[in-house]
Amino acid sequence: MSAVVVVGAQWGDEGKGKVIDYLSEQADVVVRHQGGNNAGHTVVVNDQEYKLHLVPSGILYPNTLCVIANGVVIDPKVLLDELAYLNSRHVDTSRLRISSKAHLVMPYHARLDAVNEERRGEQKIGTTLRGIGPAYMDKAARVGIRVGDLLHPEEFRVRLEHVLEEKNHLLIKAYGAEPFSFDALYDTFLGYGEALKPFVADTAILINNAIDQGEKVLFEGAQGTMLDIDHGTYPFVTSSHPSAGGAAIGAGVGPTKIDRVYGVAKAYTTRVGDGPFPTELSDEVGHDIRERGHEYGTTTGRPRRVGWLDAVVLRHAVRVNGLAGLAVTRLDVLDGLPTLKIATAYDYHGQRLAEFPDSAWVFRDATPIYETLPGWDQSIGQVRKLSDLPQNAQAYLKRIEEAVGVPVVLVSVGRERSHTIPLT
Ligand code: 2SA
Ligand code: MG
Repeated sequence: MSAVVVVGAQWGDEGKGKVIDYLSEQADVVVRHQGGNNAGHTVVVNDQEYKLHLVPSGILYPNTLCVIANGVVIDPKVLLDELAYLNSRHVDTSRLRISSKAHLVMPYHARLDAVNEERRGEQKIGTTLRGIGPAYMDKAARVGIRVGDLLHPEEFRVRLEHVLEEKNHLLIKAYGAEPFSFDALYDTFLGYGEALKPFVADTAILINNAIDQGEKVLFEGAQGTMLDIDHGTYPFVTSSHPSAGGAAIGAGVGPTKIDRVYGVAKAYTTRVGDGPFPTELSDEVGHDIRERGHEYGTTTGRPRRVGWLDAVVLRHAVRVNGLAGLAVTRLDVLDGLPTLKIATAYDYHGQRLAEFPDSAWVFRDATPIYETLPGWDQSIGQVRKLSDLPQNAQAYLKRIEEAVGVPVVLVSVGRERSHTIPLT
């Protein structure tokens, strides 16, 4: 490994945090490059559970440099709280660096996220309400405020005055919502700037230097390919690029410097938020998997929608990310199910679709064509070698490899770091 990107191959919550934590052991630098505190990683080390939203999970290793790069949107209060939480648990956070170019999630973004969702009514996206979409909107509209602005009080004043006037106008006139006081925001955010100052750096230089010196750099994707604003199930997506190309832009690294991309997929599928999900299970089996897998969002606690593995979605992920292999997580959650299904194509009004359709409406109305495989009775949480897995579990993984077209490079069978079967 020299520069490796790890992305979610489904709708987020694939267990990237665990896979990244596992790979972080060999990494010199771990980088977050998109998304914000709409992400949530749960990492379990020696029975201790850590929930992280903004800080890369590499922080749990003593020597890893952790970077929040330019493509991330940062809610500074959430970040400072997370640092305090890590410090209270004796995790050293001095190895964190934050890009001065990263945009800030401001309190008006969260309020706008809420009023926008309300206005969408039936068409709501089911966002995490963290202000992520409105923050990226301001970035694209060129009225965003960046981390580096906080270190220049006069520049910050001008930018905040300009943008707040517009936001307050919108909040009052269009939504009848509460406006924000300039003075309170200005003072609070200057305070955040002071607190974050020691961490702020030109992170693109740090990352490029690390790669040039042969250090191992791991890019930690948040959310998943199907939530990518271009390649996901638009409009039911997030506002960033969780697919692999997002790492190049989001960290300031040329695509030629990235050696390899791995995808992470659950052994089944989950989705939080609204939008189409062909293999969704609304029956007892879905309920059972949700409870056994504790399928509730790390960030919002929302119950996740659960369904069978969708190989059509995974082939799409292989394509748009250039995946070299797949890490399959939560295989143990399927223990004891008599039969398992994998969607290998869709039926759309009698027509067989072999690949992910490029029309949102076709995807919405597609029904999966399934293959059924036998399950296994044993509990596999203690297994550490592929050959020790029940034959049917091995066959399930083999079928995934064939249907998706890339090798399975790692299997996770439990929450702990050690509950991992490396295959390469
Ligand atoms: P947003 O808030 O604008 O990014 O929401 C847009 C859509 O993206 C989905 N989304 C996510 N889906 C899965 N996991 C996410 N992160 C949290 C986690 C989720 C949670 O890692 O556990 O705790 O609820 C995540 N973030 C955004 C979201 O559901 C919308 O469909
Ligand atoms: Mg998550």
